[in-house]
Amino acid sequence: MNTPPSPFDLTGKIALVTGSSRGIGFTLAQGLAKMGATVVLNGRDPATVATAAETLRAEGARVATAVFDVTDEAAIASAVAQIEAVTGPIDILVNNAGIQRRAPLTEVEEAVWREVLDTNLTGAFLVARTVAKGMIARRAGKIINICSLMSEVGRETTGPYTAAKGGLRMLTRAMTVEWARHNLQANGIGPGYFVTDLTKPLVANPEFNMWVCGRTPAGRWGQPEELVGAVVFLASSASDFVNGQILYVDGGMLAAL
Ligand code: NAP
Ligand code: GCO
Repeated sequence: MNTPPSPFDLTGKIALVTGSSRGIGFTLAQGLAKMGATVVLNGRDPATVATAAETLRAEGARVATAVFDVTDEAAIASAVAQIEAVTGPIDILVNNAGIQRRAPLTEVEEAVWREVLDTNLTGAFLVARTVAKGMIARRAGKIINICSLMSEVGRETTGPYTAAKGGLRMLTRAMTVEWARHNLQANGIGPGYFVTDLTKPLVANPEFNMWVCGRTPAGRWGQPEELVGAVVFLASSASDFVNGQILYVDGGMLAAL
């Protein structure tokens, strides 16, 4: 029997991954590239983005770069226009850029609240609204919002982040109800606790490290590479009838009291 084409093949697709100069975003971009996509790396720091691009190119990946701040509406419009003019139409958007600022709610300054919400929620909206216009015109697109355990539950000192990630879960559904009719699939990935710069202080804290390992049924932290399967699935034709879903990759944490 002839081998049918893989539904997970991303050859010829162009994927913009925000916040992909390091951490989870870099690894997601690396995984999408390995499945054939041309990846567009993003971050605010040109040097870090350039280094990340060199690393992936050395692995044989097709890579473009777009340095912009996801909170800057004008920069987003300019960057997306440049990407689509030079590299081609964006088929896959991974809204990954995000920050964490930990403090008790009563001690959170308004500026910090706004910084977290602007980056983690409004940024995803601004980039998706810009990219979706072309996807709607082409009647095809994949939007993947990187949510969190905090899209479902809270943890002390993560108030702004939890509010933003909860909002991102519902923004994913708002995208679904308006854009699915245009053959856009909007979904989310909810990582558990993964070892990156964002969680470095937590990993270094023996008590927190013990708590994560005890609270996670798998008994350990996740590694960013363990998110690649989920992003490839949601970026590919294998998920063409999946919409508005958040796929949690958390070692079972949300399944357990
Ligand atoms: P990270 O290691 O700190 O990486 C964050 C990335 O986002 C960097 O590339 C950073 O580059 C970029 N970024 C930050 N602010 C930006 C902005 N305004 N515009 C454009 N790029 C920006 O964090 P991570 O752990 O990989 O987290 C990535 C995503 O996963 C976030 O949405 C986070 O909430 C989510 N997440 C992480 C975990 C975890 O355990 N690590 C779990 C659940 C969800 P520059 O700073 O150079 O711009
Ligand atoms: C924290 C962490 C979490 C993780 C992740 C969990 O302070 O508890 O930063 O928020 O980053 O979002 O899914």
